[in-house]
Amino acid sequence: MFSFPARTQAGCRRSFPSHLRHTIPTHPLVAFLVLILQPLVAEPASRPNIVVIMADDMGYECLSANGSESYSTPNIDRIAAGGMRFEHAYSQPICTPTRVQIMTGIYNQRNYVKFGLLEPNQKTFAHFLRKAGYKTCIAGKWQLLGGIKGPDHFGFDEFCLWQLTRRPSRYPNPGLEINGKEVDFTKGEYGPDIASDFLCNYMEKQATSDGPFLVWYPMILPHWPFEPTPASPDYDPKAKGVMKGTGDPKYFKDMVEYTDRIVGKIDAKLGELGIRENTLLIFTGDNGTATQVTSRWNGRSVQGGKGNTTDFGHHVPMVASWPGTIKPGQVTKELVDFSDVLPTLVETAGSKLPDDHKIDGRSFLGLLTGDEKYEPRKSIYCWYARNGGPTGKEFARNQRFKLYRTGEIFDISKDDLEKHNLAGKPDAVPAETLAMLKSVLDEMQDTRVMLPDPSRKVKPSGNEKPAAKKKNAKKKDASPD
Ligand SMILES: [Ca+2]
Repeated sequence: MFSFPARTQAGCRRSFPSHLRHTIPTHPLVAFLVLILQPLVAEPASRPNIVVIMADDMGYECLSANGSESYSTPNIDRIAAGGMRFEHAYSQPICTPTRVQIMTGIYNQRNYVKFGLLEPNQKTFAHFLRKAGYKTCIAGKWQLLGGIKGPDHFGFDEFCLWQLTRRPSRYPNPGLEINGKEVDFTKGEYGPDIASDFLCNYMEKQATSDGPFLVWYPMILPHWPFEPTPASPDYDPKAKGVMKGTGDPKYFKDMVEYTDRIVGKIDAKLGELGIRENTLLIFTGDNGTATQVTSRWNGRSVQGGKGNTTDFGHHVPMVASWPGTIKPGQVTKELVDFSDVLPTLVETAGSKLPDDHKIDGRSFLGLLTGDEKYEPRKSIYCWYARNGGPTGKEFARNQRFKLYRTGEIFDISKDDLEKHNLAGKPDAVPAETLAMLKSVLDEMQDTRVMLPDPSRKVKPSGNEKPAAKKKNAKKKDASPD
């Protein structure tokens, strides 16, 4: 475990508009004038608030708008109908690789170290939006190390998180970290209720103050342990929370539907505050559904594929709503991957990345707003290794075909479980498509960067023998979160 040093002059940082921070004058009179003129240089009201909600382990097949026959998600469906629903949005196959990619806009082979860690030198969308004058908040699940200072280090002003400094119950009677303090709940509270209420209170506070806000809500739901929700008949307010095992998924339906209820609560709160039309709301999922779960979807039974590179591992729901800006009733077949979220948020905020900050993603704001100049992606790329290391599973794909580094190629439109390798069958794959996907892989060849792991103890130089591996080390590292 490592932690970050406390930030200095936090109060000063909050007192100045972010775009003036690097130009705060030293002469007392000039500094005074800057302070009194501050309202005149406030951020334009047209810059929207941004709320990004990401469910945990809720694959594409879980949304009724996407064809789910097992779950009912009326709130997310309604939000989708009021804006844009994506049929081809792709995450990474599991939690931390996705979090690193969505928060940094960079493909995993360039900055992924290991499971449960966001490398401390990385810049997140919260950094860039904070710099652009946004207030920033995170609630939900952390799992990125960094200690109690981690959220601030990665750009968040306020937080209400599970698994920041410890790993207690996440559902009934949870243990959370809230704005710098560990808080243990004991009166039957439900973790996802606390996190979402925190966000609603935060949005209410910000709605009456100057400047737009960013809310990043990597939800706790509907990840295992599969436990009753407060809407389940057998919710036990005295339960301590399940800590071991993956559990029977019999409550997964309740958990998905509670996820939908919470998304509806956030959406309703924005409406109640009168800021819905000035808020871009995105809902998505971090990876496929847990493998213990089988769902009915578009007339067939499908097993969750979390951790796999098939569609059931990384094809996720995504909807975006911004009334008055995104036309309602749109369903897009354009490709989006999670490296695209950061540049989209930065452009939405009216800001730009520094020229020397290279990312892999590209903004899809133009897709959302119907900009004629928007150029759709022809492909997306994935480098995936759950536990890091020098090599990962790699592929490039478009909506239909997926080409792996191994040369295997599949027609996902007919074969989403990837059972029929089409390599060497020239009639099965258009030559142009094969060449395009191959060029993406060629471009990414040997681009792995092995960043040091800051959580490893630094050993003194010399001829010491490496520490013997603990017997249960591998098992411990294989946390299914
Ligand atoms: Ca997950």
